[in-house]
Amino acid sequence: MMSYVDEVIERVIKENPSEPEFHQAVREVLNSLRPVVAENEAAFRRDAVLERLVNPERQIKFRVPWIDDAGQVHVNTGYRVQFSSAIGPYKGGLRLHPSVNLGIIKFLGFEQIFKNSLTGLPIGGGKGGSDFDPKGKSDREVMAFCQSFMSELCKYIGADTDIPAGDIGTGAREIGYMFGEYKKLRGLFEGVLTGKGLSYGGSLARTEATGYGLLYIVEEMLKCHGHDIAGKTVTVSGAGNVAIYAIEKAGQLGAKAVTCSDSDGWVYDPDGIDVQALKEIKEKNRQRLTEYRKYRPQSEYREGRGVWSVPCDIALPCATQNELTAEDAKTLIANGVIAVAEGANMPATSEAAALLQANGVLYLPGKASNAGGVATSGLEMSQNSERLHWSFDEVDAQLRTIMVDLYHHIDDAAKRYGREGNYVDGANIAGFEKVFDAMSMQGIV
Ligand code: NDP
Ligand code: 2IT
Repeated sequence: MMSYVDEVIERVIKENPSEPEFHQAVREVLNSLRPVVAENEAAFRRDAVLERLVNPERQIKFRVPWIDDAGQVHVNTGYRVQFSSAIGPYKGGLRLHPSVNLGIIKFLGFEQIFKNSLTGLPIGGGKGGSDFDPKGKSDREVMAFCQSFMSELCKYIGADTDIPAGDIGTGAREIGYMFGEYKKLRGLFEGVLTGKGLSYGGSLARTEATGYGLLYIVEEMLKCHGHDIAGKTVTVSGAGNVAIYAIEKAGQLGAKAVTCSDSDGWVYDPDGIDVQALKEIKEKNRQRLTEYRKYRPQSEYREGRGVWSVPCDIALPCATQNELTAEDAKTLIANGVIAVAEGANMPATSEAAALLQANGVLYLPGKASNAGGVATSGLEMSQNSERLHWSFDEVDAQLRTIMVDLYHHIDDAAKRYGREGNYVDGANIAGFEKVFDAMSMQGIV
C-alpha cells in the first residue's frame, strides 16, 4: 500500500493541477513529516490530518476594477486564502505582482501556517494579493487600486479574524491606502493590518524586522557551529524591504554585504553595499538599480541575474521564489559558501536545497529564517490590542529573542527525529507539532 504521505501528495497534485509552487511547498513539508506520520499512520489517516492541513479553510477570489489617470478602467484579480486558523486568526501578507495567481498565494499561505507557528505567537496562516503591478503607476493609481481591492477584502478580514500585511509590492504606501479604506467602510479603527505607519498604530522595527531577524538567526546558527559572523562576506539578492534591512544588519554585525539585485539587474560593490544609497534609490525615489553607480562609481552593475556567482561565506536570497537554482547552488558550493539562509519565501528550488544540504552547507528555509517579519507583526497586534506602543529597542530585543529561540526550537526538533542539522525537517516538524496539537483538541472542523 502507498504511504499516507505519498497518497496525499498525489491527491494535491491531481486536484490542483496548475499550481506547481503549491505542489513544491506541500511536497517539502510532507516529506519532512514522514517520521512524525509513521509513528501513528493509521490514526493520521483516519482523522484525515494531512488532507485537512493541505486544504485551505477558505479561498476568496474577487474582481478589482480601478481607473487609471487617463480614465481607462482596468480589472485585476484579488485573492485571500485563509489557510489555517488552528492556532490563531489568519495572518499573512498581500503580494502585488503581475505573476500572482491562486497557486502562488496558496503556496505562500501554506508556508505561512508553519512559519507563524514557529514564531511562538498565536497567529494562524493566510496570504493574499493581486496580479496588479504597482511598478510605474502613479500614487493616485496605486490608491485607486488599493481602495478597490479593500472595498471587497474588508468583508472577510478584521483585527480578530484575519490580519493582512505587506509582501512583494505592498509596502507602507499600499498599507496606508488600504487601512484608510477599511476604516471608512467598516467604521472601525482597529489593528486589521500590520506594517502600518507609526502615526496610526504601526510598530517601531516592523520595517526592519524581516531583514534584521534573518541576520539574528544566521548569527545564532553560525555561533552554534563555531563561526563568527563578523568578517564574513555576504551576497544578497533583491533590493526591497527584506534585502535592504538584511544588508543593513549584516553591516551592523560586522559582516559585509557586497551584492543586491532587482528584476532587471544586479550590483556588485566590493567595498560593501551603501545601504543609505540603496534606501534612497528604492524606498524614496522608487528607481531601478542602474542608479546605484551614480552613488558608488567603483561598483559594478550587470543586467540579468548573477548574484550567486560572487564568492561569499553567506548567501541570503531575498527576492522571490525559485530564484536560486541547482546551477547557482553548485557555484556557491564550489566557492566555499558556509551558510544559505532564505529571506524570501521558497527562493531555493527543491534541487538547489537538496544540493546545499548534501554538501554540508548550513541551510535555513524561509519559514524559519524570514519569520522575524510576521513575528514583529504579531508584536504590532499586541501593541494595538493594548493601545500602547513600545520603543524600538523593546521590539528589536523581542525580535532577537524570538529568532534565537526559533533556531533552537527547529534544531531540537531535527535532533529528536535523528535529522540533526537538517533545518528543513526541523522547521517543518516543529511548526507542524503546535498546529497538530491545536487541531487535535478542536475536533473535526
Ligand atoms: P519588495 O517588493 O520590497 O522587494 C522585492 C524585491 O525582489 C525587489 O527588488 C524586486 O525587484 C525583486 N523581485 C521580486 N520579484 C521578482 C522576480 N519575479 N524576479 C526578479 N526579482 C524579483 O518585497 P519584499 O522585500 O517584502 O519581499 C521579498 C521576499 O521576502 C518575498 O519572497 C516575500 O514573500 C518575502 N518575505 C517578505 C516579508 C516582509 O515582511 N516584507 C516577510 C517574510 C518574507 P523589482 O523591484 O525589479 O521587481
Ligand atoms: O511572508 C511573510 O511572512 C510576510 N510577508 C509577512 C506577513 C505578516 O503578516 O507580517
